[in-house]
Amino acid sequence: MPYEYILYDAARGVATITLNRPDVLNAFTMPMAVELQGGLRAAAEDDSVRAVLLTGAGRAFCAGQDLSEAAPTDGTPAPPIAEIVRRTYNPSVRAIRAIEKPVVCAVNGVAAGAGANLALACDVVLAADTASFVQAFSKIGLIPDTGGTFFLPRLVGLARATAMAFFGDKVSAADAQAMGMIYRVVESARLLDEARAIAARLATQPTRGFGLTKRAFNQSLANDLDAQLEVEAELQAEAAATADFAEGVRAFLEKRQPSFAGR
Ligand code: T3D
Repeated sequence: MPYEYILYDAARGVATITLNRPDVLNAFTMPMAVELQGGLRAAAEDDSVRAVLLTGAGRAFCAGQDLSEAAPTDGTPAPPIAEIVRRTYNPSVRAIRAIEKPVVCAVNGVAAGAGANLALACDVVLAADTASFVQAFSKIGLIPDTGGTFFLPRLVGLARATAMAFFGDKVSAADAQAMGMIYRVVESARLLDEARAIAARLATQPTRGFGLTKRAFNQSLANDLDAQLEVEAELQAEAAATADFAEGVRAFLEKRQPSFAGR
């Protein structure tokens, strides 16, 4: 599928999706979101893809909603914000959480509004030491969306999430790592190489097992302990039925490195 607002490249087990509207810091329009969702679908359906890498072109990761698309104009009806959220952001977050392959996010610069929360929905988030995260919504009178009210308090606690949402201040990548909001900060010049190496490494691992792990974590966000223990029993049975489990145990007993096929 030809893309206009993202770049999509699948090679050696990794699908790389690059948000590509650098002149406006990769701000989201609905067409870009539709393409992002298409890219994630392509990665999900391609069995040769075993990890996804999401990043942004140019100096920013993503500045959130393109405000020229959603701007209220005096005297005209309010823009259909609920529809924008339902069609732009909600399916994008759902697609990231639903794809049963690891999604690595390389936050290459500022991540603001929906851009910040899109990153937080990913599985492994790396950020350049020059990157920052801004819950910019309050600056324009909105509330955090794109899963922000779900992921942010779970990642950093309610007190910090509330302060970030109310103040809308820039949080540095170093502070984001220190408070557990992201996995790791990387020197800017090395970010893409490091993210590619991590995605490539994940692409050689037990993909089905990762998918089931992700499903279990997704469910844990809403379950109590008893329900979650049952989820683990059921999904462990699925993991144990994979060829990768058999290969992992065989390799251990034969004292060699496993060769996982992702099945
Ligand atoms: O539909 C709905 O509204 C509901 C959904 C909401 C979801 C959201 O994401 S709401 C939050 C929207 N995002 C923002 O409010 C962030 C706006 N941008 C900024 O605050 C700043 O640009 C940044 C902090 C991200 C970066 O600042 P800085 O100084 O590094 O860059 P800049 O000079 O402000 O921006 C560079 C260019 O990108 C500039 O264009 P120009 O002057 O070079 O022609 C700027 O207008 C453009 N740009 C940046 N962000 C957006 C944008 N254009 C459209 N929409 C943007 N969000």
